[in-house]
Amino acid sequence: MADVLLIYPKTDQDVKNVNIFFPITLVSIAGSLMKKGFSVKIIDQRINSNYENKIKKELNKNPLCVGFSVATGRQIKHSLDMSVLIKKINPNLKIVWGGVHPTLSPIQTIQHPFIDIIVKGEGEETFVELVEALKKKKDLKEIKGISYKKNNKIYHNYRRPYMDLEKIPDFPFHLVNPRNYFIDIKTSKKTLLLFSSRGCQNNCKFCYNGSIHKSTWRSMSASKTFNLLQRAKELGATCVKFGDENFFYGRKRIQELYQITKKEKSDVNISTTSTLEDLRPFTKKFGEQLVKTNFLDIFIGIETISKKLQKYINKPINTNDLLKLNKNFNNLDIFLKYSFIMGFPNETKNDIQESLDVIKRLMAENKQSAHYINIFSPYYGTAIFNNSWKGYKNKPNPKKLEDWINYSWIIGRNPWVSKERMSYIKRVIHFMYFLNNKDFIYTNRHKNHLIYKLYQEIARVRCKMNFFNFAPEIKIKQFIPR
Ligand code: B12
Ligand code: SF4
Repeated sequence: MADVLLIYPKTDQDVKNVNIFFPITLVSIAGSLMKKGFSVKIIDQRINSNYENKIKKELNKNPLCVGFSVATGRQIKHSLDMSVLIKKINPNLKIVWGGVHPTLSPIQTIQHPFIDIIVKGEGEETFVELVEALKKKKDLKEIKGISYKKNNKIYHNYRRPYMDLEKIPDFPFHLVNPRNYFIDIKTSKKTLLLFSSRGCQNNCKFCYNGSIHKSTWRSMSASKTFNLLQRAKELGATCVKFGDENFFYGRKRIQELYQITKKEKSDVNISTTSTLEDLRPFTKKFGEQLVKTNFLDIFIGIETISKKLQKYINKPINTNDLLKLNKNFNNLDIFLKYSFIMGFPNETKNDIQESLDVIKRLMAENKQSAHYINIFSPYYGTAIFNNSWKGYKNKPNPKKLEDWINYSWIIGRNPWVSKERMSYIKRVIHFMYFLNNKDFIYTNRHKNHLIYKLYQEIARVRCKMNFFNFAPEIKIKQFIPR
């Protein structure tokens, strides 16, 4: 019998070995519960097609509650479907929702009739206290970090202070089959998602970090981080993707990780993220040290080169630093992945061009680099959300939980970008992609085809000449079977 049933909902974009990442969120919470003696069952809808029967079977064992991990979008739909199913079978069983969505939108979430309790922010400590209280049938009013219903009234308790990540117990990897979650990132076929820090010291206005982590950063020690790498290796992984917001803040930890890796002769690769600033001094020597620590790739958010837009999003980037890093890391066995955003309010063609010029230099000056251009899509709960919509009609205004299900983060509905400009940006993204030195994410089976190679050359010439007009093939491409 499991005391607690945890469900990881589908996202409807799930592809095995591509984006079905290890459910570290639930595994981490489960570890804390198990340390206190509770038994836990995890059902992952992305992996178990027979999840409905599995859930029903677990309900027969009378758990204390059922928890869902929910991000904005389709996970809301699948969590609601299952919450309704569970309540039909056992109306008294407590349904608990945690994750980014309930944290950013607690009032609407707890108002839903099938949700009894939500956990806001980190779950490890809050959920343990909650489950203990449910077991002893205690009042929930003292539990920090939750909102709950009692006698048809809603109560919002105080937020819980951020936890010390060093106190997180060993992850109970055996609750799921880690091999189901290996991601093929081309350079390393068996990559497992874990985390070693939370938050980021910066406060970029488009990022959820300011709302969730209040621009703070905390991490596990270097030795705890190293132990995770070793544990991943025992499980058959060759690489760990740390999904941290900013792995590199706190240089001491990076130095210590380097020393331990050298001493223990570890060979587990690391794929992770950094801000540009945290890779200072940008030297080759530093890069070589990172290679010896087995860093495989680093994702760096640049977003825009335009000073005006950098100010708008509160993310200053020093172009000279960027170019220095890029050049000095050339020929090192480490990939740099730069992220850019286009489609901001008040963005001019010149602003876009500034970014394009720098992207072209980056790609030319470092053969181990790639860039990603995303279309600006302000997230609800971020500082920039209301700002962007000021003066425009039809601002997304979801009034209830269900309204968030189809709230698309992917296709930006940006009234501040004209139709022509949006079409231009999409063509830019299409052609600039061919400048990438490595196609990291998906294996492109057309890649060695003569037509592909020819088209790639044409695309590269177009980028060189900034000729992004007239591209009927983008429309035709939709009809080509993959
Ligand atoms: C890896 C990742 C992915 C992976 C998959 C994640 C997975 N495991 O399946 C992929 C690539 C599929 C992905 C996709 C997307 N992602 Co994503 N992703 C992440 C990332 C980098 C790490 C997630 C993680 O594991 N965190 C570590 C865990 C421990 O933290 P946590 O999830 O917050 O959980 C804690 C609490 O929230 C709480 N909690 C969570 N669940 C529960 C459940 C219960 C019962 C309880 C009690 C508590 C609780 O306790 C946990 C431990 O303290 C985060 C950024 C980040 N660093 O968190 C973005 C992030 C979650 N993703 C984001 C976005 C926008 C997306 C996409 C929409 C991107 C896109 N344009 O397609 C899609 C949507 C997917 C969906 N859910 O529908 C946003 C979320 C914004 C939002 N409002 O939901 C984030 C925050 C990134 C960002 N800065 O913008 N993502
Ligand atoms: S540097 Fe990155 S993680 Fe940090 S606040 Fe800015 S966008 Fe968010």
